[in-house]
Amino acid sequence: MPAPRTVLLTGAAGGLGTLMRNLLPAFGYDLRLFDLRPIDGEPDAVVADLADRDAVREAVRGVDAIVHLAGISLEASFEKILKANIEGTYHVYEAAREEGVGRIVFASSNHALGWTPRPQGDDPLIPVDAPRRPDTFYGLSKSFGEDLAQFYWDKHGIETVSVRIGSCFPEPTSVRMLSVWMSPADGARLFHAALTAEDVGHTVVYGSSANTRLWWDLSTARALGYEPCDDSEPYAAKLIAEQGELDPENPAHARLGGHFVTDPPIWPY
Ligand code: NAI
Ligand code: 15L
Repeated sequence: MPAPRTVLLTGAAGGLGTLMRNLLPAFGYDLRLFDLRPIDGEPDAVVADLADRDAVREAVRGVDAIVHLAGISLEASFEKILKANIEGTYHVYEAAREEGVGRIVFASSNHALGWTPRPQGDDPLIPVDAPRRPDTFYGLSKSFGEDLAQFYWDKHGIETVSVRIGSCFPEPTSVRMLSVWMSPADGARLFHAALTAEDVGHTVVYGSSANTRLWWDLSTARALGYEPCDDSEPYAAKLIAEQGELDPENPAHARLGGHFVTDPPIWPY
């Protein structure tokens, strides 16, 4: 596959989309932006709903690859998740098939396995082939997205890297995040690796920095050429002083998904 140059970035108005639209061009990409919401200073961005199949198909036309971030990024009612994350992601894959786009980077989430107990003590890192155990309807939609990616590879030859993102924010803001944080710069490195690695078929990777307190195995991400440069450890002393160490007796501290495991499942959206 020739290295992609023109990349559709869905969810470009969101938190991660904003970080990536600032960081990815340095790797040589021309980004086409897509979101429900307009983006200040980006008059060429496509403002459309993933529910609009024609708009999605038109947005996909002529791009070399897609970074699919758009969707509901927290828990919500099943009906909302169904429309934005499940049907919306299906529309992206159908558009890719119809328009001959061969590579998608899918923003999966740690919440596809959020119910999995987090490693404690000398427990091994969580492997990429650990059974999926979603913690929310949101996590279920990410699990569906990974299956959709596998299906479109097996049946239609569209390659995907499903990135089970931990927490990609400018800084870690909780003790849990010390384990799952992905710095924005490492996020851009990982998306670049996912866009350019050869012969990925459908590859699932965890998305985080090289954190001292890492919970999962980054080997499939490294096999794509990803070399994380950051570690959350410099933030540890302050966060632990403020919040205390994770308490294994607290359900929100005992599983990968943190507060997604215990919060009321329907947040206002
Ligand atoms: P966000 O909520 O800030 O951004 C999502 C964007 O998608 C928003 O700009 C929203 O307008 C857009 N969107 C929602 N529904 C849409 C629809 N029907 N049609 C078109 N656009 C729509 O979320 P964030 O943090 O930027 O996350 C981006 C993606 O990465 C999401 O898929 C999220 O599930 C995933 N992810 C993010 C993590 C993180 O740490 N930021 C962690 C794990 C996964
Ligand atoms: C996610 O999947 C969410 O989209 C993001 O907002 C964070 O909550 C992240 O997971 C996390 O687990 O910290």
